[in-house]
Amino acid sequence: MLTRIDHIGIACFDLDATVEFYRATYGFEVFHTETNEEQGIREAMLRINGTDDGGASYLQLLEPTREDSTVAKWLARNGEGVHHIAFGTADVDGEAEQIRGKGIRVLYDEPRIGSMGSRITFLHPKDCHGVLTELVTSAPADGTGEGQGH
Ligand code: CMX
Ligand code: CO
Repeated sequence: MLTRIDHIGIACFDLDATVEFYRATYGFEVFHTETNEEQGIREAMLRINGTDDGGASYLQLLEPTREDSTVAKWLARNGEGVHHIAFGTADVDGEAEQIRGKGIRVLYDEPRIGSMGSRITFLHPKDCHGVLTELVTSAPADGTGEGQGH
């Protein structure tokens, strides 16, 4: 079951300037930053709220770290803006398998590591009415379930 919106991914040219925009305009503070070399991004997670299932919702601000990354390619074509949405689930493996069974392209054979030790996969935007869609299982803090680590 997909239980929440984990985050909205927003591509930007200048992470520091974009973080400052969200702070000055809305008062959102940076909860976490990291660089994910596999994905070719530097990111800032702005935590919006906690949720009933122990997870949270974030804005994920994304700046490319190399010219051949998917986000760099997307920015060159589209400019800044909403890049993807991410649904939270306790079982990213099971959800991905179910969705794959419906004929939708799941981009990874096995989920990969995303923000804050989460496990993530993506659905092809061309199979999702134009929306790049991510599935996320948060890293558990205590090994017992989803979302406790956030
Ligand atoms: N949203 C909607 N459509 C998109 C898209 C996006 N983010 N990215 C690409 N597309 C569309 C393009 O517009 C293009 O459409 P047309 O054929 O109609 O022109 C088509 O998909 C192919 O585009 P492309 O530029 O050739 O892009 P690629 O096929 O090389 O890559 C994708 C697309 C989805 C496979 C790639 O972006 C990907 O692997 N994404 C998953 C990983 C990722 O996004 N990582 C960064 C975020 C990490 C995180 O969230 O932690
Ligand atoms: Co994301």
